[in-house]
Formats: sequence, C-alpha cells, structure tokens
Amino acid sequence: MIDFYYAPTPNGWKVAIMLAECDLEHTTHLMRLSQGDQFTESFLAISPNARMPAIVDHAPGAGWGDAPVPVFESAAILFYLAAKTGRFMPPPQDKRAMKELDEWLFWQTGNQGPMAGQLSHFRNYAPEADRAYGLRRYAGEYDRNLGVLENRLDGRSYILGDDYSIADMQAFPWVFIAKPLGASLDAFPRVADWRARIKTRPAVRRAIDLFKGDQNRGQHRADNNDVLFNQTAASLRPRAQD
Ligand SMILES: N[C@@H](CCC(=O)N[C@@H](CS)C(=O)NCC(=O)O)C(=O)O
Repeated sequence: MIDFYYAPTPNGWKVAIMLAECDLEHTTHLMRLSQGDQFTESFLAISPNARMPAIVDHAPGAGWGDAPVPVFESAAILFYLAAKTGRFMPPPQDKRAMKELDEWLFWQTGNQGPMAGQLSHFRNYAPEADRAYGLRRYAGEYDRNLGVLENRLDGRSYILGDDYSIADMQAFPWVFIAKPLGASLDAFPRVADWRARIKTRPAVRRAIDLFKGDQNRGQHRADNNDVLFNQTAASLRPRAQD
C-alpha cells in the first residue's frame, strides 16, 4: 500500500498519473498547502523540502528491507514507481535509453518545472505592482522550454521515442496548462499533438480531475497568505498537525 501526499497542481498530477496508469493501490492524502500541511513534523520527515508530491511505500518489495520507503520530488517518485513496476521506463539494460530518461527527468526538474512554476507565480499570485519583470522573464523561459520540447519531438511521438514513459508524465502537466499560463502552442505543433495524445489517456483524465474543486485558483496569493507565500527558512519550523 502506498500513501500519496497530494494537492491538485501540475506537480501533484505527475504522480497521480503514474499511480493511475499502473493501477497501484494507494491512499490519497489531500494537502492544504495554504494552511501549512507541508510544514508539519510528520510531513517534513517524508519530504524535507516541504513540497508535495511525496509518497510512502509500505510494501516496497525485495531488496528494500521491512521499513516503509518515503520518496519526495516528483521525478524521483516516478522513477521509483517505474522501477517497482517495471513499467513506463526503458529496459534497465538499455543504458543509452536509461541515460536519456535521466536527462529528460532532470531537464524537467531543473528547467521546465521551475520556470513554469515561476511564470504561474508572477501571473497569478504576485502582488500586481511587482509582476512585470518576473512575468517577462518566466514567460520567455517557459517559451524557450516549449521550444526545447518541440525540437525533441521532431521524429518522435513521445520524449523517449515510440513509447510513452515517465518522462512524458513528468513534462505533460505544465504543458497541459499552457493556456491559463498565458502561452499559446500555435508555434509548437509537435508539442500540441503530443499534449493531445497524452490528454486523452483515461488515467491522465482521472489524475487531473482528482480533487479538482480544491485547486488554488488565485484565491490564496502573496498579498493575503503568508503560509504559502513569502517563505523563508523560518517556515520550516515544524508546526503541530491539526
Ligand atoms: N520539484 C518539485 C516541485 C514540487 C512543488 O513545487 N510543489 C508545490 C505545489 S505545485 C508545493 O508543494 N508547494 C508548497 C509550498 O510552496 O509551500 C517536484 O517536482 O516534486
């Protein structure tokens, strides 16, 4: 059994997609990020970066010992679940394909994800007066990353080639919401086709609908919520669970 710590955001969807694709038995724990669930002592023990998604696998299987396995960071979770199930990753003996999987998981984690996240921040949550430069900078970086993906999809149906993999699950959610981020996919036809192919998968539909009503659609912002925004190291002082 797997405990899944989740909020309905693009980063949460990545793992929700994989759990649904693999039909893995799990319990979803909805996190109220605007109220500080990410800073409770019990959650920080699982995810020291105070971010969801995270999982705890209570039946990790051969080679892991008896203790439950906690995993934080979406790419690490997807990789862990792919290795556990043997699904949505290349055969481990194909070293070149595995190297490419690593590259695209790291690319998303270090580039597309944070740039899109900052674009969303400056578009939806930053104080009005402080928006302009950040919006310009991260809209440009988001666009640049769409260009990287467009080039990669030249001659490929999916990021690693013919087969849909965890690299696609990792990158899809931030492309899925291009329109609300103020971006158009018109200049990126391969990305648009790839997005359309992935969007129709039943597991993906289920994942992006999970706790949809609990999305932060601009109601918790930097000017009205000092738990989710304006964080510093002091934010990491564990709070009691309520
Ligand atoms: N690189 C991380 C990013 C995770 C992340 O930024 N999660 C956000 C929600 S989308 C979060 O938990 N935010 C809580 C907070 O900012 O306090 C991953 O891919 O897992």
